[in-house]
Amino acid sequence: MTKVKEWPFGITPDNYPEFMGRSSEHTTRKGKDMAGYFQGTPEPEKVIYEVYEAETTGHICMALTILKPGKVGKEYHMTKGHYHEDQEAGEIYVCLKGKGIIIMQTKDGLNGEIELEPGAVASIPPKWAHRTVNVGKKDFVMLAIYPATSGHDYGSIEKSGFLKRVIEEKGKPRIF
Ligand code: M6P
Ligand code: ZN
Repeated sequence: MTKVKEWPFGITPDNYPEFMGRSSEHTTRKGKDMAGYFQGTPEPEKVIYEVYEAETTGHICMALTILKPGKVGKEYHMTKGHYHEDQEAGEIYVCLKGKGIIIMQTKDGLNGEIELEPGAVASIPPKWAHRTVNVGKKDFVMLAIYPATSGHDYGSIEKSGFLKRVIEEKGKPRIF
């Protein structure tokens, strides 16, 4: 990742666009970028989520994810999800806006989930793959904090997916 000039700052649910403006990497994932991830087929040009990343503070990266509300069929919008290339690297998520669920799993078949609402913080241990799902009706905005050396390993999720999916049933999220 390209280094940006470090600067002291605070991030709140209101001022996060400032971080978007100063980040060094911006990724937009549209339906066409997520072929095979959902059970259904997303509309190719529909934006599912955006990620703004920066190595902000000596060897620590921050990423702001804005997950748009919506579903593909019954399945809520979600991130691709990944393991870390560095198997010792964990991650912290802080929810700024909206309603989400992180689903997690290990290669040994353990799985778990954490619900996120504004102010909630989640700890993702090393070796646990993580994916975020927007189960609300508005943008889900969260900040991720992780070692700059973590790396993203998408391979096994791309191939085999997650053990669990999050769908809407009778107007509510169901994990199955
Ligand atoms: C969080 C962090 C980032 C990640 C982003 C989107 O902000 O975990 O490292 O890139 O979510 O998730 P993914 O890379 O799985 O699409
Ligand atoms: Zn991660």
